[in-house]
Amino acid sequence: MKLYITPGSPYARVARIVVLEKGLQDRVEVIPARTRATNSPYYAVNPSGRVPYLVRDDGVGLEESAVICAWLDHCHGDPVFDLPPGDMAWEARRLEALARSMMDGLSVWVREILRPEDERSPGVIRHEADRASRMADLWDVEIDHPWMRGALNLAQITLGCALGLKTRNPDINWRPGRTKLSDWFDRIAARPSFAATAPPAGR
Ligand SMILES: N[C@@H](CCC(=O)N[C@@H](CS)C(=O)NCC(=O)O)C(=O)O
Repeated sequence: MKLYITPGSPYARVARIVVLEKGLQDRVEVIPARTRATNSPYYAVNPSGRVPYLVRDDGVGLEESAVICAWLDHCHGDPVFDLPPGDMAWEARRLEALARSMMDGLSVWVREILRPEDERSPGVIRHEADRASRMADLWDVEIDHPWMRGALNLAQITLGCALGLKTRNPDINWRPGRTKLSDWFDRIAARPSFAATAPPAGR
């Protein structure tokens, strides 16, 4: 299989972490793609131009990190990232959606500061900074949920990759005053799969 990524994409990082956690390194070739560039050769592989994108062994391509992760989880060995049974499944979905919501907002902020300075929107940046602050407050409470403290799952991976976007944009300052979230992040960031996929620093 071929997994197209960019080193800075948090969505692609979630898929890369699942590759490592599932021990699929020998079956998945990770290929850097050129995104957001006119006439990139990558558009011939994936017309949407987005990453992550998984081309399966049968040649079929998959978009969306959640779909790709589910495929990777099921393509080899017992699945380990399926939803838990009973009511906890709704908690797992709720927390994964909350983590993705934070990732979506932080990604918009990172994208904005990667534009040339005279093309950045102060309004968008302010909006995303405010959203990130509210979400970090919420996560500093939710992080005590049993689903965030047990065996590794997609809510944890998604939140870890969202918070890790601080490396890309130093203005993302979710740590001060959020001790529990900081301690949680330090533990997950130390996992080999997280360390091996850390995004490049800076603007
Ligand atoms: N919902 C998608 C989001 C993917 C996404 O937004 N990827 C960004 C990189 S972080 C991208 O490929 N951007 C390139 C573009 O929009 O042309 C997922 O979960 O996979």
